[in-house]
Amino acid sequence: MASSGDEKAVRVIGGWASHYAIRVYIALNLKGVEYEFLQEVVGNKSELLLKSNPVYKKFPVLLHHGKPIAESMIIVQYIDEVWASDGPAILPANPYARAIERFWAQYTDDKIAPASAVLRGATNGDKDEAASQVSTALQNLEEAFVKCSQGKHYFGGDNIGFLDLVLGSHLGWLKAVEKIAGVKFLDESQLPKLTTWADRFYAHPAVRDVMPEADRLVEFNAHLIAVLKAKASK
Ligand SMILES: N[C@@H](CCC(=O)N[C@@H](CS)C(=O)NCC(=O)O)C(=O)O
Repeated sequence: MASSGDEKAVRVIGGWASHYAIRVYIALNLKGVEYEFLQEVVGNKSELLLKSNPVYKKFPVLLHHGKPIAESMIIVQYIDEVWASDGPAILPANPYARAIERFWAQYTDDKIAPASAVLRGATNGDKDEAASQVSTALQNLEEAFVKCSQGKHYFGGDNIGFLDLVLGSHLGWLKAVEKIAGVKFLDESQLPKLTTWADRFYAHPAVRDVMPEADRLVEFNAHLIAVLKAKASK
């Protein structure tokens, strides 16, 4: 186990279904850091969350010896820096390679998260446009995979890296959205590299216990939408 100090040293305010939080759990697992998981309740933000992330009031928030760090990509980079000598590096050492992974990671969150929210009915928008945005993004990421992985198993090379975490954390919801919206994104014939990568990512020991099943997410999505509707009608 990594030298994380006492057991309460690391806590994560998150949600089991949150793709933003999932990348944090995987990063901690990769580094072998034990953490306490604090589950947020849909529609009822905890005092601890509001106090820890007063600007955005969103999770995940990492509490390290009580000090809060917000925004999932910043948290993952923090974990990589603090536990630099525990497990493989998450970000590449080469500045250019780091910049490229950060570029595609931002692209992934910008293009996939809002469009899949439209497709699962959590936000309003044109569903055809959203589906085409996700497909284009995945096609671009298929090409990025070839360049970043250089023939190896992950975007990060031999090990799960930054872009693997960011894109990989969307996989559960992408599969759920396929079921909800009746679309197919992870198509082997269109995305041979990404679909192989996705299976490998899912099976990784740092991932498999924290990545929710698509069916569970479909159920959760119905609950989420009911809560959103109830709030809007108040
Ligand atoms: N950019 C943020 C996004 C975090 C985010 O949107 N979290 C969602 C849960 S998946 C949330 O807290 N939603 C509650 C809200 O929007 O009020 C990150 O990467 O951490």
